[in-house]
Amino acid sequence: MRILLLAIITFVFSSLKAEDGYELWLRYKPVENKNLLTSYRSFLKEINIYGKSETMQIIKDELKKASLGMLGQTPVFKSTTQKTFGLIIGSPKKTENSNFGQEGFAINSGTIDGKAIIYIYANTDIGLLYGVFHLIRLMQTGQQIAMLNIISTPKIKLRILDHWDNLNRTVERGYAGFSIWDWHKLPDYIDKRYIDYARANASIGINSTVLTNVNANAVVLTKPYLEKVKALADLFRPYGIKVYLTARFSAPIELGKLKTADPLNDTVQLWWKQKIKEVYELIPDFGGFLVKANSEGQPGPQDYNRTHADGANMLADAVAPFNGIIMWRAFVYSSSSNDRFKQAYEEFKPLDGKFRKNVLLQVKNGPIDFQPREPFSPLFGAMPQTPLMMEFQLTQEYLGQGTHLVFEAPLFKEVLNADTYSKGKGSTVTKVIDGSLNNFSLSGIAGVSNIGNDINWCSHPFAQANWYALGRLCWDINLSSAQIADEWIRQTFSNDPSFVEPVKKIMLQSRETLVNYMTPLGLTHIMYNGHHYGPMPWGNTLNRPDWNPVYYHKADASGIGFDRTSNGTNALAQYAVEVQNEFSDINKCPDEFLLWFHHASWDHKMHSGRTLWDELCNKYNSGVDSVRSFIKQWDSLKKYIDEDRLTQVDQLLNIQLKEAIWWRNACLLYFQTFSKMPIPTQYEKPDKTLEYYQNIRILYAPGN
Ligand code: BDP
Repeated sequence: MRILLLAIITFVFSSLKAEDGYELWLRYKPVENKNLLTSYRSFLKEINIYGKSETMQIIKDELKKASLGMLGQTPVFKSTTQKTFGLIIGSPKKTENSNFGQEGFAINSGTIDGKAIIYIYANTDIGLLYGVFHLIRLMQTGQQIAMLNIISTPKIKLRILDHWDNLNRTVERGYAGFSIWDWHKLPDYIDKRYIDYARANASIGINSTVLTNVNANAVVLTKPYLEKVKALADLFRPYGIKVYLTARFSAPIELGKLKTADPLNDTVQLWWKQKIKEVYELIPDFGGFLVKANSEGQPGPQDYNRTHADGANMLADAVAPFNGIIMWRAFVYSSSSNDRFKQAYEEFKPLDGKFRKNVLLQVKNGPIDFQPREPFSPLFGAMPQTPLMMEFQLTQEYLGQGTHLVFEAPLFKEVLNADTYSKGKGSTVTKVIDGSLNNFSLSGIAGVSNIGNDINWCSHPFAQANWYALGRLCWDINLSSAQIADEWIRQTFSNDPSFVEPVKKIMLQSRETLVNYMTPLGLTHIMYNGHHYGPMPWGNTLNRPDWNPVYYHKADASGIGFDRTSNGTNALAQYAVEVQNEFSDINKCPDEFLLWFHHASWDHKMHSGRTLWDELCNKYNSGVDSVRSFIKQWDSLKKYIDEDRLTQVDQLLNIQLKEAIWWRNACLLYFQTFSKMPIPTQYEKPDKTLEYYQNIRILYAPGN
C-alpha cells in the first residue's frame, strides 16, 4: 500500500522536478487532463506487437517508457494473433500499401465491442517506429486519440543533420560544447548519448547524419576510423538513420600517396573506387559523401582545371554500385567576382544537367552565408535539370550563437515559401526542393547541427527547437512555424495554455527581433571577423574585400546598401523577371530587403513615411525593446515550469538584452558617422562612444 502511494505521489509530482533538458521533447510527463488520461490508458493498456526486429524492440521500449511516464501504467505486451484490442502495431498479414512508401504510416483508432482499439500500419518497421512516435506526440501534446484516421508520409527523402564536427572533438561554429562523437573511445566504448541521439532524431523523422565537418579531414577514411564509423552506423540503423561522411578531395594524395587528385585521372578514380568499396564492406548501407570543394581553401577539381561536375561525377560513379549518393556543395566564392552574391550561380548554372543522377547539389538558403535574413539563393530558380537540396544552419553562427533565443522556423519558411517563378507563378523554393517542380525523386534538406556534448544537447534550451523544427518541416514541409512551436513547447515544457501561448509568441517574434537589433532593412554580414560574435560594421582590415563588413553595407555620405540593380552589380539579373520586378525598384522593394539590393540615401523615404536613417534607428530600438518584453514575459511564467530551466533562460535573455544593446549602439554610432543625422529624441541614446565599441576585443569566442 505504502509503495503504491509512493508511486502515485511520484507520478503526480514528477512534473515539478528540476530538469536539465537532456530529455529534449521526449519527457513523457504525467498527463494531467483526467479525461485524456483515462482514454489514453484504455488504448495503451494492451499492446500487440508483430515482429521481432531490433526496431520492434525499440518500439516496445519506447512505448513502455511513454506509458509509464505519461500514464503511470505498464502495458501488457502481446505478440499473438488471438482476439486483440488496445494498441496494435504492424499487422500479421503484411500487405504493401503504396500510399505509405518506405517510411510512411497510418494510424486508425476507434472501438470494437466497446473496447478501445488503435492500429498503426506501415510497409516497414521504420514506418511503424515513426507512427509510434507520432502517436506519442499526440498524447504529449494533449490531443484526442480516440478517432484517428491518419496517413502520413515524409515530403522530403533525405532529412539530414550535417555535423561540422572535427576528429579532435572541436565543433566548427559549435556553441554547445564538444562533439558528441567520442572518436578516441570508439568503436569499443558506446556512449549512451549515441542511442539517445538516434532516438531523438527518429522521433522527428531525421534519417541521415553526416558525421564530420565539411572542412574535411581525410583521416576519417582510414581503416581505424571507418571501424568507428561502422559502430555508429550499426547503432543508428534500427532507428532508420543512415550515416554519411565528408570527403576531402585531396584524400588520394594524403592517404593514397598519389601525385594528384585529378578527377579524370585513372589512378585517382581507382583509388576512390577501392576506398569506397572498403567503406561499403564495413557499412553496407552507407549513405555517401558530402563534399565542400574549391571553397574557402578546400581542395577540389578546379585545382586540376576540372569542373565541379567532373569532381562530383567521379565520386558519384564510385558510390553508384552501392546506391550511394554525393551531396556536392554550391557554397563557393573567391575574390574574382565583383559581387560575392553572384558567384555560386556563375559557377554552377553552366553545369546544370551535367551531374550524374546520384548527385544532389546542396545550396545554402541564401546567396551569401546563413545571415539573419537573406533573399533566396538564385540557384533555386536556375537549375531545372539538377536536384537541389537545401542547406539551413541550425547552429546560430550569425544568429546570436549560444546566447540568443532565436526560433528559426520562420526563417526556413520564408525561404521555402519564396517564389522563384522559374516555371511561372507558384514555382516556390519548396517545390524545387521537394522535387515536384522539376520531377526529381531524390530530395533533401540538411541542417547544420547545433548539437554538442552539453547536458541539454544544444546549450540554449530554446536551441533545441531549431533541431526539432528541421525534422518536423522535412517530414511535413507545409507545417506552419506556429504549429511547430506549439508542439515543441508542449512537449518540452508544458501543455498549459497560459504558458504555451505567450512562449509561442516570443518564439515567433524572435527571429525578426534579432534581425532588427543586428541587421535590419537588409543589412548583412556586419559581424566581427572570424568568430562572427558581436558587431563590427567598421571592419576593413582583411586582405580580401569580401571578408570585410564594409564590403557588405557600403555606407558613405550618400547613403547605405549594396546596389545589385542594373546600375550596380546586376546580381538581380540572376532571378526570374518577376522576382527582379519585386526588388529592382527602390521605391517598391520591401523594406526588409532594401539594403540587399539598393544603395539608398539616408533620407530615402521608407514605406512607413520615415527617412531611412530614422527607420534604422526605429528598427534597432524596436529589436532591443522586444528583448526587454521577452524578459518580462518570461519572468511572469515562473509558476509553470521547473526553476532550473526558468533561471537558465532568464539569464540567457539578459545576456541577449546586453548584446542587443551592444549591437544597436555600435551600429547606430558607426552609421551615424556617415548619415550625420541625430538619433530621434524618442529613442534611447547610446551611453558609450563609438570608440568604446570599436575597442571591444573578444578573443576567445567559441566555435572558431
Ligand atoms: C561559413 C562558416 C565556416 C564554414 C562555411 C561553410 O563561417 O566556418 O566552413 O560557412 O559553410 O558560414 O563551408
